[in-house]
Amino acid sequence: MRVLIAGGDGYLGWPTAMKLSQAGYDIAVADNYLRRNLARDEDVEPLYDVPNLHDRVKIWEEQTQKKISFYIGDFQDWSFVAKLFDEFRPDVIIHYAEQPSAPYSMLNRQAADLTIRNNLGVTANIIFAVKEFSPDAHIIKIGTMGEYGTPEIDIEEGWINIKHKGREHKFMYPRQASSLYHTTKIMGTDLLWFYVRMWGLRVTDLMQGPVYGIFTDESRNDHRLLPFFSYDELFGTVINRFVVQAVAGYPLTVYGKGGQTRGYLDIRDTLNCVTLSLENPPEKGEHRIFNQFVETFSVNQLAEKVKEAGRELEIEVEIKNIENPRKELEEHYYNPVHTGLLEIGLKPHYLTKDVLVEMMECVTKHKDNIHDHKIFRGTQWA
Ligand code: USQ
Repeated sequence: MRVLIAGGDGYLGWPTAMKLSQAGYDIAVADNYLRRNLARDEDVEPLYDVPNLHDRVKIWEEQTQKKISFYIGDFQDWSFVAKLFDEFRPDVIIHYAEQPSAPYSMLNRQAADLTIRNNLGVTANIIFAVKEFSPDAHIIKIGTMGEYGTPEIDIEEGWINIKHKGREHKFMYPRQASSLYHTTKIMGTDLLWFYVRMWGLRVTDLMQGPVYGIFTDESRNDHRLLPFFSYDELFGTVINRFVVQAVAGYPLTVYGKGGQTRGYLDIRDTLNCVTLSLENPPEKGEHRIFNQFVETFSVNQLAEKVKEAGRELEIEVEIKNIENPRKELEEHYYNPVHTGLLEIGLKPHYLTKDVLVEMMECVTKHKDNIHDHKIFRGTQWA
């Protein structure tokens, strides 16, 4: 089976490529290095350097004798996409090729414009290419739990039956995001759903929570194969940030009251969820939605967990509630359903002390690369 990973250079894309290559799939990765370039432009490079795709695929081949093809180019460019699809004819497309940061999308007009154009343009071109070159292919798109926002009622797994004036209809669960990035993910879901209805696409849309972690099975023994690890305010997710802050002796940056609750997952579970989705495809004409997370935590709970893990390594961790640069609810109801992936076989990893300690040990090796000015810059969302 031929699997194309759009955004195959990213934090999740490259580890996914290695995992599926190891499992015997024929893999192509495609990327325009957007993440690398934005990080360089904003002076927020990740904790350690990672080789470019030319080198990554060479190292992978040395280690495993398995080949990963790669294409450097922009999915907004139709001629690039058409050539790639015509040559590779994917059976599955895993779509990570988006500007992934909520804070970046709220930085300024240019960042907002880039996020809208990139995220919608890329999704549209992938849909058009599937129609033209691989009409039976399965599109697996990484969406986000943030599409739903934080409503006062339970969050269902993608769909909800609504009774109104004695009649009933199944709709997509209402979506209302609290960043522009998350709003583009809603629009991406809408585009897919439209073309599922028009053209009978086969789609899995994964509503993923914030991911944490460094190691996956394929990178554990060769650090040159590790994914990016961002700890900065723009591209770092909260657990990864807190681990780096703890190691650096920087008080953990709990935004506002710290009651913001989200569904989190280990990077290894992201790979497992994507693999399970691939191995259990939906029908043609089906828009299948899974809520992709394992456990829910408030920011305060995360900070306490990191503090406790710090004790294991004799690191004194300070927690500091600072003024929230984001516009979000700091105390709210949160009860999302997440049974779909468990039903198709997900065996979750949990956020244990050992997991945090292992991350801290790895980060400690790169302690000299941590720069305080990257940790917090206070981008105001309102
Ligand atoms: N937070 C802090 N302190 C920090 C960083 C974050 O209190 O130093 C809080 C945020 O205010 C937020 C929560 O932690 O309430 C999560 O923030 P995050 O930066 O880890 O996650 P978010 O911005 O929502 O975005 C991340 C990924 C994005 C993915 C999303 C899933 O960057 O690609 O779609 O997680 S979700 O949050 O479920 O929408």
